[in-house]
Amino acid sequence: MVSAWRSSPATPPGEGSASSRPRTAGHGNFNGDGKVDIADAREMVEVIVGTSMADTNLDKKVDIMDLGNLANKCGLPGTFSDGDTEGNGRVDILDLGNLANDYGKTY
Ligand SMILES: [Ca+2]
Ligand SMILES: [Ca+2]
Repeated sequence: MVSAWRSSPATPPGEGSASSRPRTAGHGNFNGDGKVDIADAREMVEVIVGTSMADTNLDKKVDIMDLGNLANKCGLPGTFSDGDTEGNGRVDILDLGNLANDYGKTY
C-alpha cells in the first residue's frame, strides 16, 4: 500500500502541505528541504506547535514574557528563544515589529 502522503489527490505536485511532506525532524529539518534554517523553525513553531514566531517561549501566548526575552538580547546576536523571530541572527527592530504585530494574541 502506498503511504497517504504520496497518494493524496488534493495536493498539487510541489505544494505538499506540512503534514504531507516526509520529515527528518530528528535532525532539525522539519520541512524536509534538506537544510536546517529559519524555515524549519517556522515549520516547527507555526505548524507543529501551532503558535506565532513571536511566541519565543512557546507557551502559545505572545505577551510580556516574550517581550522580556527580546528585550534581554535586543541589539545582540540571538536565536529564536532570545527573540530572533525572523531568523537574521540578531534580535533587532524587525523582531520587535513581529512581536508587536502579534502582541496579546493567544494560539
Ligand atoms: Ca509566549
Ligand atoms: Ca532578527
